[in-house]
Amino acid sequence: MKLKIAVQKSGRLHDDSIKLLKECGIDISNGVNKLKSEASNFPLEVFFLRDDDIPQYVEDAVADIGFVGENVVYEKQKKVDVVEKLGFGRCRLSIAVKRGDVYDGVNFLQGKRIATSYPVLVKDFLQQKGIDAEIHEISGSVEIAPGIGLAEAICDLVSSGSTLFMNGLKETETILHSQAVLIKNQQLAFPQQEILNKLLFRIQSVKKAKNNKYILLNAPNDKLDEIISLLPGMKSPTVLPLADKGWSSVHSVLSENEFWHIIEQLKQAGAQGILVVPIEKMIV
Ligand code: PRT
Ligand code: ZN
Repeated sequence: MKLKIAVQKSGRLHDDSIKLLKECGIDISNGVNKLKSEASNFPLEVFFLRDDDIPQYVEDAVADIGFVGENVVYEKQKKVDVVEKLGFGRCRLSIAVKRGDVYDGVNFLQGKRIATSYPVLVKDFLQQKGIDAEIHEISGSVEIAPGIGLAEAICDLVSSGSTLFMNGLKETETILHSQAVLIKNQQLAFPQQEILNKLLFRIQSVKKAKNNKYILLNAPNDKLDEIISLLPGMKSPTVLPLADKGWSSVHSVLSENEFWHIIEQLKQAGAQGILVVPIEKMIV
């Protein structure tokens, strides 16, 4: 019995999807022109598809699960469950107008034409804001629409903002923050659900490890209590005596969010020789 997963065949999500599976200890032979592949060491069959088709394949149970952007999941409105955020493929779906335009809020869009590949999400947004505008659905190169007189505004994905900038546009509203997610079929059978649980456990361990750092430092014994009180750790920090009497080595785990703040406090409290090491997997 195998779990069937759909991943993007080529494009922005492909490499990170395969990398995540690899970090989960799953090896996939990845032929460029292949439609299908099997993991050699996990009950997983991989289908390589266009990202836009993945929600439909998962709804139809051609694939049990898929890795795809939230933007695609919410635009396609297929009957699938979003199970886990994957932390890559981050972008935002934003409205943009010509840089020279005076944009004084969403009312600017009243009666205007908006070019987009995301008509469903844009319609929802306009409805929520009580704006009546015309949506022009186009499938690519949305950013050129204002320049050629097709629309006064666009709604497209943005990551660095350089595409908007190069086309003389400015971002004015963000309607969705997106990242890649794991979706699943809503009627997943038991054996597949069990394999999915194993995969999820691995994905969560990889994600936790990425969000945390292992830290080792030397502390004078008379400052140990203060230094330990600054460290959260998984249970409590490990403290080992150093050969140099009066000093100890302290080991702990810090999350990325609080990292710099705590490092500063540790230095002030007298910690020395602070080493920070990436964690490969974190099982808690
Ligand atoms: O062939 P297939 O249909 O599978 O691929 P695709 O061409 O439709 O999609 P692809 O590979 O471009 O993107 C796949 C997914 O990556 C998207 O659905 C998003 O979830 C995610 N993603 C993250 C992005 C971006 N960042 C992104 N910047 N998708 C597209 N872009 C484009 C955007 O449309 C615009 O043209 O990049 C340009 C803007 O980038 P910046 O950096 O200039 O702002
Ligand atoms: Zn696509």
